[in-house]
Amino acid sequence: MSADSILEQIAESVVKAEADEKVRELTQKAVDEGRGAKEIIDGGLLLGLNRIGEMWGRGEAFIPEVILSAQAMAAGMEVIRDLIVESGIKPIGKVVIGTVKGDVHDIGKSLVAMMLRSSGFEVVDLGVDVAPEKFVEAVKEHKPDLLGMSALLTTTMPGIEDTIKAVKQDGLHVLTLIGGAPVTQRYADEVGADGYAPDAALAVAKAMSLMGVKAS
Ligand code: B1M
Repeated sequence: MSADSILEQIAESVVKAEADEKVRELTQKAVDEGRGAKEIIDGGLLLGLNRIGEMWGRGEAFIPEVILSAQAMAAGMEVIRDLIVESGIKPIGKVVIGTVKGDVHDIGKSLVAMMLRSSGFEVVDLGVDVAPEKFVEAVKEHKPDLLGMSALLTTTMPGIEDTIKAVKQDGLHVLTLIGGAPVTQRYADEVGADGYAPDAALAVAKAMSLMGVKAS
């Protein structure tokens, strides 16, 4: 089997969200064939995740499938974690993310977190119902490049503005990325967020552009 076909197999395995074991096995095979971490990620794992993301965008795949694909990709990433350290590829950046105070909607935020992780970001997920002071504490503790906030209710959206104010009041410098069903670019502009994304795939693209990284 040629090396290129193994990368294609990895991509397809991620798209089909085959058992994590299968993705691990194929990724290990690519490593054994001498392929580098970046090549395996770009030509196999990330390619597969991008494909399912595009299918989702076209309505040809559903959220549970995207989640399973992201998990399959994460299994492959585990295999090459050591390679990444050896080859000196640094995480693109660190993100602290959470759903704002009073809001327990978890699915969209977790999908964004998972896609960011799969795309090479280090992610600290604070969960749901996160008060502004908890976000501030986490920024102090983890020193992220990006602070991600999700809100699904019109009544909890002000939690985004409160958090941005609290972060600024503390003199902390962190880029902010926001999203969630009722959130819009206009709202992001009003509250002074650095970025807004309407879905998880675009959240990754926005996070990358905020970090000055070109999406592959
Ligand atoms: Co609730 N709920 N819910 N709910 N719920 C909505 C949001 C609602 C639109 C339903 C409706 O009335 N049609 C409505 C909000 C109305 C409004 O304010 N505009 C609503 C309501 C009213 C409520 C309650 C108040 C109901 C009640 O108790 N009377 C209550 C509130 C609880 C609370 O939070 N305090 C409530 C509770 C719940 C459940 C617990 C039952 C459950 C959540 C379970 C869970 O998350 N573990 C739930 C659910 C499932 C929904 C719906 C049906 C689905 C939400 C979802 O997961 N979507 C939702 C109706 C709907 O959206 N169709 C609804 C799938 C998910 C992948 O999409 O979360 O939009 P989404 O995330 C997207 C983007 O928004 C974006 O990317 C994601 C992936 O593409 N995105 C980001 C999200 N975060 C981002 C962050 C980013 C960037 C992009 O950067 C950091």
